[in-house]
Amino acid sequence: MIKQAEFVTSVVSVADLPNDNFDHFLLLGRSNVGKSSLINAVTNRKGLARVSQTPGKTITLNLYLLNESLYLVDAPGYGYAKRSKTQSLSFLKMIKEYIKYNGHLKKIILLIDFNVGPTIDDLNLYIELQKIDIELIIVATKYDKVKSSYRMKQQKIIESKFFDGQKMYITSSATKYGIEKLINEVFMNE
Ligand SMILES: Nc1nc2c(ncn2[C@@H]2O[C@H](COP(=O)(O)OP(=O)(O)OP(=O)(O)O)[C@@H](O)[C@H]2O)c(=O)[nH]1
Ligand SMILES: [Mg+2]
Repeated sequence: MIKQAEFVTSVVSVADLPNDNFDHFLLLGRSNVGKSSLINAVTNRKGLARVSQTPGKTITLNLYLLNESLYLVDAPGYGYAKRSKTQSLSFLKMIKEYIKYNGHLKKIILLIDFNVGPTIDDLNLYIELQKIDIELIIVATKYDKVKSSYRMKQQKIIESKFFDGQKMYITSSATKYGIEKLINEVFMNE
């Protein structure tokens, strides 16, 4: 269980990260996939991370300290059409640097929309992330949006897009489906 959660800081470069030894868990995914909502669901705090109907809400790396032992890191999403190319590239550069130079990065959590399935961008990033030596976990969001009669089929289709043995968790921040399991197996399993 997450007993305690607090927003600590927003950074745009590795140099500004807090000078402590807590592990970092980075959330990546398309804009609007539900990264910020997942932070609120995991911490059981509705307004902790800013959520919006309009994509592009998160524009910095936002660090949330959980149980005074680990950081959940919210990042800007990709694939937001209205964002300028220059800004998209600068976000990408910021995230790449964070991955490369943050020695405390423990796991990367790639979010995909259960209703939409992995997009080309999601799969390209998935392949790119295979090259680095950090555990990669898939979290499928918005499970509530798929009709219950279609969920099994959709799960099979999604699983078939990733490598065999890929760890995947299915969640809904709206109904809290799968959230407790995610906490226990991914964040608290140390
Ligand atoms: N039905 C449903 N809607 C969700 C769920 N999770 C997120 N949403 C909605 O999806 C929209 C985007 O959610 P955010 O959490 O802001 O998405 P994000 O990935 O942080 O987006 P960026 O900050 O733009 O990268 C909001 O309208 C949320 O309410 C879910 O599990 N179920
Ligand atoms: Mg966000």
